[in-house]
Amino acid sequence: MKTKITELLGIEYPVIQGGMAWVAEHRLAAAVSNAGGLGLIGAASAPPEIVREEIRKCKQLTDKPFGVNVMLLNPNADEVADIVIEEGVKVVTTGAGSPAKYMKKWKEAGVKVIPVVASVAMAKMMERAGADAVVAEGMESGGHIGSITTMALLPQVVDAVEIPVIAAGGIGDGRGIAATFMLGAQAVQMGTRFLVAKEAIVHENYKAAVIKAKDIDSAVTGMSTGHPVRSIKNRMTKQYLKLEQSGADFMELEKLTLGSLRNAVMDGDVVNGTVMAGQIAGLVKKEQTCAEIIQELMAEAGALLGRE
Ligand code: TUI
Repeated sequence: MKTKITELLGIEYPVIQGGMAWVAEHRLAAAVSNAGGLGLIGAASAPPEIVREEIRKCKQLTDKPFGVNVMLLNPNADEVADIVIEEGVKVVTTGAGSPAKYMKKWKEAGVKVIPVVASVAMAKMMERAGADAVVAEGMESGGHIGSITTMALLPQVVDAVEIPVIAAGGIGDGRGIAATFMLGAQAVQMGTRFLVAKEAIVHENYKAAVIKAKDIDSAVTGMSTGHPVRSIKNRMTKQYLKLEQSGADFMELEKLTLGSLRNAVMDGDVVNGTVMAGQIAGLVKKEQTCAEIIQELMAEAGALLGRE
């Protein structure tokens, strides 16, 4: 399925895998790229040299384009920004802030830059700064989110910028893809569906929690800290929200979530850990390979859109 984004990135299908912290490592990224989408390595808060190793390992597993997501709250983001250039990464997406200060050097190095935005103002700013495309991410997403839904955000961003727009948040199957294309998207980015991919090195408890989750089983913590995060409701989110309502200070709240995503993804602590997932988790029913996921998505979306 050809779109402005498949042409821009040299990929077969308009499907990008989210750059999920702890989850999006080289095996998942390579599997998505080998299946014709764009795989991403999520640099998250990993030490820069680990990111370099991940990029090198990914290159050994695929000849296809793949990208790196640079999480801008990471204190090491400056170093990661240089590593993607040194390693010849073709595509960078960014999250949780503005990548404006890296734009010039990334563009000069020929890197395609695709910031994730959660507002029209940010999308316009990124276009002016030289972004090749933007991901418009609605608050249905898992992890760190903005405040507006995909349904409302996407068409407003599409109208506000000339560059292609990728939709994210609340997309779990081919119907979601078709719907976002109706709103003007040129591709989608999906995280939750790929959380349970066979190639995702995610603890079985985490995958089971996503598969078991229903529509209303996620909660948003951290509204009061300015860093709202969506995850599946558990003992941690209950405690967090209770503390937040009682006016607890930032440090007290931080203590609850320190290392908690790692504990959920790696050790399977789905009770006290942070099980980040989007609202679409209720639609995700089984573990499949990335190739199966992408083939199924494209068959469903293609039939609805009347194109291959
Ligand atoms: O970045 C994400 N999702 C993430 S990052 C992450 S790691 C983390 N863990 C705990 C707390 C905080 C982060 C987990 N999930 N998605 C992309 C995204 N970017 N969503 C929203 C935004 C965003 C928000 C504000 C982008 C730009 C922005 O601009 C504010 C500014 O700096 O002007």
